[in-house]
Amino acid sequence: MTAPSSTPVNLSDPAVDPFAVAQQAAEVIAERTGVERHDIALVLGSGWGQTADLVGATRATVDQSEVPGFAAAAIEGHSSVMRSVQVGDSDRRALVFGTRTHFYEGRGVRSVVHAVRTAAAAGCRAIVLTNGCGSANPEWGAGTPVLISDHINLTAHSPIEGPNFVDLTDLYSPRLRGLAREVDPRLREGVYVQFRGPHYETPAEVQMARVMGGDLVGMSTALEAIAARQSGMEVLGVSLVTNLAAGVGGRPLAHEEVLAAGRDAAERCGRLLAAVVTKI
Ligand code: 8IG
Repeated sequence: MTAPSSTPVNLSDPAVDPFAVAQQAAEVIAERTGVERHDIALVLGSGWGQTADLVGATRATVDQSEVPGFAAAAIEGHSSVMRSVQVGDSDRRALVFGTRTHFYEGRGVRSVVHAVRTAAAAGCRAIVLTNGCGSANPEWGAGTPVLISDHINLTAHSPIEGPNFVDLTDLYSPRLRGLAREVDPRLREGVYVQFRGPHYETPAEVQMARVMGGDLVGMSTALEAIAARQSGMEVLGVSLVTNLAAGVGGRPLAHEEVLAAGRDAAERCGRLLAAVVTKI
């Protein structure tokens, strides 16, 4: 049966239980993809769009606008489709989100982490969160993939509601990072700092991030990682540096160089993700 487009759910309504909506979303995904459970989830950030094809064959696509709790993509050119991808030639399935809701969109934290909670409800035990970001470290230029070892959440928000004091030690799974480094031993590890955005940082804010112990600056991932931990999933975070953060390079970035670095890195990033997903 083809259900009509779901009635929009207002996740921000305090009377709405976001986990119940995630459960409904998972049921729609199971129905549309024909598989009862997915095993691993991937969220593809800027620069990571093409990588899903290297993970395996897409067996089904589901328009996010037809899944409870999801809104259409806010950013022009971002795909608002989720895919069910066969992992290599195994019988495991990856649930791949081609876009994410950012905190700066103002739809509330529940919307930001809805894909993560849906993935957990769909059966995923691990999630790979990818992003494009700025680098506060001058030695990590555009095109460098970096494993997230930890984060600093500067949004002043949490996806967790009520007195649930979730432990975030080892939030970014040492086991999964180890698997990624087996695939690519040159991989660097760094601390990701989530700013609210949508403006980029001032040079002073980038310096602050460095002094705090940060290496990468961006506008996503930390809130999603916290929600993933709350739901009991193992988390792997991988950033692709697409630019040196404000004030780090000493000269304005040539947009062409950034694009070229991104293209060069796409291949390496795709192979990395595909190999890691196979090992998880
Ligand atoms: I792509 O330099 C990308 N996303 N906050 N700063 C922040 N987010 C980003 C940046 C950056 N580059």
